[in-house]
Amino acid sequence: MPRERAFLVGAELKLGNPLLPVEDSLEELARLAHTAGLEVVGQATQRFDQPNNATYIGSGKVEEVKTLASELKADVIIFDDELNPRQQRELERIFGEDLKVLDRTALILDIFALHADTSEGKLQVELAQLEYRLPRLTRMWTHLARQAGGRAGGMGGGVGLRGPGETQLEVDRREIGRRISYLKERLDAVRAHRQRHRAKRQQTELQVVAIVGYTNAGKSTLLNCISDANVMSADMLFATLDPTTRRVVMPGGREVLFTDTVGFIQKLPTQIVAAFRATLEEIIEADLLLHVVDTTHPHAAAQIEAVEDTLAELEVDHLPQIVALNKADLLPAGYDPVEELAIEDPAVLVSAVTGQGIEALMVAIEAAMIQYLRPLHVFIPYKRGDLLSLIHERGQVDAEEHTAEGIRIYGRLPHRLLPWFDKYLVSPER
Ligand SMILES: Nc1nc2c(ncn2[C@@H]2O[C@H](COP(=O)(O)OP(=O)(O)OP(=O)(O)O)[C@@H](O)[C@H]2O)c(=O)[nH]1
Ligand SMILES: [Mg+2]
Repeated sequence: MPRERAFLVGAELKLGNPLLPVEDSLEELARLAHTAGLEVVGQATQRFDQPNNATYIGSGKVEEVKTLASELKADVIIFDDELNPRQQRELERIFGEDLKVLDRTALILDIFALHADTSEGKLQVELAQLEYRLPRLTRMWTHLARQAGGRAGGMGGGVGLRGPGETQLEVDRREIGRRISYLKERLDAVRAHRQRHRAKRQQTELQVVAIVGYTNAGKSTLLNCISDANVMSADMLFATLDPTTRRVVMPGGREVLFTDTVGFIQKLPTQIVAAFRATLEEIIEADLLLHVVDTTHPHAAAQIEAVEDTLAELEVDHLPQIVALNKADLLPAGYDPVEELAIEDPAVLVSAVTGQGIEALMVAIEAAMIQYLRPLHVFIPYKRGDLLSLIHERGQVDAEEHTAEGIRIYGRLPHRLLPWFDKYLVSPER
């Protein structure tokens, strides 16, 4: 099948303060399009005070784009910002039957559909796609479905239409509604199963580090480098959709779980990140965030900001953070990313490919984990040797005092272990 040809459209708000200038945002959109298997044949931008209610860009610009796209034999027009259902419908009407209209969100969902490989991942993508499409349902979907020969499921609809089977899109909204309820039920079942797994994992009481960062920063490569994870890493956007967790022995001997997560990107609606609940739960329940940055990227600073914004929206920005300034092997000598990027959190320069700095990163993570342990003052009878070893293995003993009945300990522990010691807490006045 020849690659579909895409024409990109970006807009610049005069008053807005975007993370990236419009040209750079379009360059990123082109990478997304490329990842989705499209060939980019042209682009246009417009500067305005406010998006047009009906067509997002102004009507003159719409005509200009239509002419250009037809000259360049484009099959798809992709808008760099999310179109609301009304704009989507109106643009489809103007561009006619032979030009698909997509926006950044639909494109990202399409890539997700290509890359999801666990059953939960697939269910999540299909649900997110249907919920996104439901209010935007127009003749476009049915039209293309007919073109695809009414094939059930599969990838026949081309970019933006992959994932859910076309036949499901031919049917009316009510039936899509039914499919959505069904998917939600299936997801609930899969999630209940995962919850049981997680509960089991929590019995091991290991601390968890969630690896977060912009897409393509090197998160999966880093996890592979510090463990035997064998996670797919690739030079494409959104290679990872499902969390992978590995146990890693830290330099001080402490065992910690590291979990790889879906990458972030600017202009990614938070609902979409939220749809990837498996990944999110890993982030929310983490003890520490390892923020991986591609320091060689020309817009590393904007990427860091986009990640910080997403973490804030997900309400996990209170978690302690360590920054891994990755791809150090490609940096020119003398470039200091800590200064250039104005990094405030503790940061280590690393290369997940050559292994440079990884040992120092592990030491920094372990030190941070100890720093964030909760202080504890307990008196433990000798017969509770199990609790004594738990403190030594998982926590930190700052001082201990042996008496005839047991040991008084001033130390620190991960918060999830505290309940075990409730009975032996020494009250402040004692
Ligand atoms: N030179 C160099 N390349 C790296 C380094 N770390 C990662 N890469 C490359 O960067 C690309 C992206 O790496 P991934 O590990 O897939 O990135 P990711 O953050 O998991 O990306 P998503 O899962 O798509 O969000 C791959 O081509 C890696 O080989 C590094 O330290 N140095
Ligand atoms: Mg990855």
